[in-house]
Amino acid sequence: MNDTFLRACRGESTSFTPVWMMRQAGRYLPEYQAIRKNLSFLELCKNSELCVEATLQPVDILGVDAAILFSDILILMEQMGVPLEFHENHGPVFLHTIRDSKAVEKLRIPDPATQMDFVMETIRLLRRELQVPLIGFAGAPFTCATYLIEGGSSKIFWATKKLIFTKPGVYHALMEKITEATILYLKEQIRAGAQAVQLFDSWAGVLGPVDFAEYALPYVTQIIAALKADDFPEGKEVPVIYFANNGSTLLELSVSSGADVIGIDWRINIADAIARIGDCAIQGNLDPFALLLSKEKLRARVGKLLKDAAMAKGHIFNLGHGINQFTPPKQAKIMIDAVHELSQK
Ligand code: 1CP
Repeated sequence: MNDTFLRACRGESTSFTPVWMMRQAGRYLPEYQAIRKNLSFLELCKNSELCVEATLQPVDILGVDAAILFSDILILMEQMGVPLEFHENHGPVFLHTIRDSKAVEKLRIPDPATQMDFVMETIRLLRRELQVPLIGFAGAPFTCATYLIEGGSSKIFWATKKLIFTKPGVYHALMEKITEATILYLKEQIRAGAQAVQLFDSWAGVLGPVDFAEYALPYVTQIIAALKADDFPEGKEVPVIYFANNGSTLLELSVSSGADVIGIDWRINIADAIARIGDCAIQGNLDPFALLLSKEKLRARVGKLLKDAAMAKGHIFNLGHGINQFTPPKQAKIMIDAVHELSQK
């Protein structure tokens, strides 16, 4: 068992720097496209055997040091009772928006053990196969809320900010419900066998620090505290990674969430981030588009990043956001091999 990833999350010494990639299972891999050819994305997310296959692909093909459950942050929102569609080349669409108290009241808190057993079954099956740790995940409440309020993706988050600033009571009621559902969901993932969990706050960076502290962070903190209050099924604490995309102005606040690992995007030098996060481990932060560099330049970048991260309490090498769907897989392999070679102690 290669447990280097978990050791780095806990700030323990490792013989090399572990590496995985956000969105490592997905469209840039022809093997993923072959699975997806025969069914829709949502059908795939509910088919445990195929989710296992998609999760294993980057582990087998690229040699990453952690697997991340194949699913999507929006599945939980769908199970809360809002019909979801994925339109080809357009992204997710929620058929109702959640913008008033009536809509919030209608949202259900799913029992993940029964209603989302397809996710738990994927986790159980994966744990029998994997030789690297398995990461479970959920969207952070603010990011989940934006999708429900906007009815899908957004560029300026008009409806979300309008709700925050004109009907804060409705906004907070929505956040409380998402938080409660997320706590149950992540606890169940851990019970099923997830060995670390990541909270994806993809849109946190659209909030300034004062609003982040009031409207997003308290719910992340609440989730982490609830996870830490439980006994852990395998006797070892399950590390929590918090990734706030575009969050370099939010680093100190992010640390106060209680996360074990702070994920950073590529917009900040990792050495500067390490100086600011104190006792946490760090995850990141190569620009996903730097994967297009020539082999020589890419290896040099990786070497520089590893050096810049030398003072970290623990470093998990990753991209600064998800791998782009048009990236040639062989470029990802160059990066992963370079991390392993150049970080050997
Ligand atoms: O095959 C397809 O057409 C679907 C493409 C796809 C895939 C492969 C989507 C649609 N989601 C996923 C998988 C996924 N999503 C994973 C799997 C595990 C892995 O990382 O390998 C994870 C962790 C996610 C998380 C996710 N979904 C996030 C957070 C991370 C991030 O990228 O910021 C977000 C925001 C989503 C929403 C989502 N899912 C898919 C789309 C197109 C979107 C919308 C993104 C947007 O609003 O711009």
